[in-house]
Amino acid sequence: MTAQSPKKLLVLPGDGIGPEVMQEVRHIMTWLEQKRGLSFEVSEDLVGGASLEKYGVPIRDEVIEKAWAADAVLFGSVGDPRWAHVGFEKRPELAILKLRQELALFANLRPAQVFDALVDASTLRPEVVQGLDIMIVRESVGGIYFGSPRGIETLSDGSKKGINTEVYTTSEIERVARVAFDLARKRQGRVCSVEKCNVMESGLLWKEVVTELHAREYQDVELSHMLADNCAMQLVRNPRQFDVIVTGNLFGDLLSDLASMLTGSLGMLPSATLGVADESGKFPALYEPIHGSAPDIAGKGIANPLAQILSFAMLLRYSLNLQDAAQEIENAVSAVLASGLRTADIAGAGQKAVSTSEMGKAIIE
Ligand code: GGG
Repeated sequence: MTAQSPKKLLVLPGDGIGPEVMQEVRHIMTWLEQKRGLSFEVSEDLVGGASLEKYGVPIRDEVIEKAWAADAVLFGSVGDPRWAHVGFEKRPELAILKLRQELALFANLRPAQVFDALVDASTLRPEVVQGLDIMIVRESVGGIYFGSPRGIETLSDGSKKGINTEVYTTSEIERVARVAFDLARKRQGRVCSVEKCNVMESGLLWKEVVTELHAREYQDVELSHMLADNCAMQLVRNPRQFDVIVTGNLFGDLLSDLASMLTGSLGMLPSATLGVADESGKFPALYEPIHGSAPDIAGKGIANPLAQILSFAMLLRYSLNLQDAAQEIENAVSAVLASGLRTADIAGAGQKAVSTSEMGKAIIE
């Protein structure tokens, strides 16, 4: 890429710590332009609580259109306690759900890797997590998040009923499983498909579809199946047994938060959410840390910016095919952690914690 062909990025910092950690990525973008001759055309907009406050909606149609037009979207975090008690259509979180659904971003890739320098920060023993490298592929536009019927109904006695429905079709399961199998071929060659087929019809179909796809097209990949509750237990007991985990929307969200603590902190895990490629091979994609807006620490300048920075590295790698720049950022993160720098979430007892901006500056240096 040259300065003559700027890459169009839509940047959506969102709420809480979102803008603080995004600021560090903006510094890295500037550095890449000045030092590596890359060129980004950045458009920034409001989503979540910030958008509700100004426009009365968690996300505007105009922002969705901008997302379609961009080469990639870099998303921060949404969630704002001021809107915690309003109806679902007025929740800040709807911004990310709408973006995923409107852009058909069906495959949410959540890598959980342990940096050598952070092995001691894991909630598990070093000998259990050393070298850990798991890819969780979370289906992200279906399942219980979007199935109908849904809603809150008032019953004849005045009490209420809350409804969500888990729905998966063959094609939804097949396309996300395909992503998992393709990724496994480039990794250790193992996929573990996770559902709860012992109690859920959708889980039964999930297992059947993944098994059939494997038999038809991916016999070179080792496939195993696991119930979601067992998977949670196995991630704590022996996480290195996993290579790629493929699972539905809700289980994927829960299991990746669990996996983040194997790496030291929720503040460490980036993600990429990829959509369907057009004839030219271009696909819509959104990159975001798996953490939310963390309102309890927002504005204090202490949030860990590494998940956001590593999400940007994923954007460079997957959407812009800038492998060197992505690698350079990931190497910088390793080096800074190896030098002993820690934000509060990954600092051990008695270790001095640095601020969000100090961590960002160190990555650039
Ligand atoms: N950066 C991720 C984020 O903002 N998450 C907020 C959230 O509630 N997301 C819904 C989900 O991914 O399940």
